Amino acid sequence: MKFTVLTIFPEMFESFWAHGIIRRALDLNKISATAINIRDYATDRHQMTDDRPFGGGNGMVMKPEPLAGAIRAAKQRQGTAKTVLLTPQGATFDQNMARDLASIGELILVCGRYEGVDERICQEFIDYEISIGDYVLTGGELAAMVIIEAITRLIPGTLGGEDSAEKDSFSDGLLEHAHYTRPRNFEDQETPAVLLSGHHREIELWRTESSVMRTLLKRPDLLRSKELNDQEVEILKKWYREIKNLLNIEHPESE
Ligand code: 4GX
Repeated sequence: MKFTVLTIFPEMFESFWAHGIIRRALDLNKISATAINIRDYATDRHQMTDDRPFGGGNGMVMKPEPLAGAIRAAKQRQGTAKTVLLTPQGATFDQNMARDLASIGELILVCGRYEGVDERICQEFIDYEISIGDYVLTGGELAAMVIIEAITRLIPGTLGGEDSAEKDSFSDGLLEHAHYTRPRNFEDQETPAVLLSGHHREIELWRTESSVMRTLLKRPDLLRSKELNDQEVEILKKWYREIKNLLNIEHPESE
């Protein structure tokens, strides 16, 4: 996977490249990553990357020439790459999009600042517009990092723990099960006994049940849009029966 980031703040990426999973993926040659300074492609003698909007109004707009120059330079380095603009107007990024982008192989991520970029850049140079969520950032840099990290951890061999990415939240449309580590009893809160039992089959069952019920309680929207398998349906029915019994015993009038 190849990432080229276009930004007026390339230094923001130095510590990002140097730590954790990104560092590991770079060391293992699973990814290549470069931040190009858009300002290096400025065409005026003051190296300006922004200018006042035609039609007036507050704020500044990213000038088209430096962006066009930087994108052309990036495309020259990687001919088949797709170009992504990070913008609140884009399609919302999620785990499925991370998988799709991972399969593209080469991405040029364009980080806008100010009020946005000149519309003619969006029209002529951008393949996809992506938002990481409905909130306002001051630049696309953090959004680009989010996307790079989500894609990189999908590449086999980057996580360390063999197939962990596939077991993670969202990979099967459910949230992760609850986790416990030492000490067994923490401030009077016990670890569920089954996890200490050594019965792998029962532990797997407990984890599936934990995933299903946490998803129901915390993110019912995920459950609604998921195709449930037989085991998941059985878990929900079991809890449904259990809650129904509770209500019948303690509040018979609720029938
Ligand atoms: N998910 N921002 C980009 C400037 C801008 C505006 C329009 C291009 C077009 C954001 C987000 C985000 C703020 C980054 C505005 N650039 N990016 N910036 N949410 O809020 O991705």
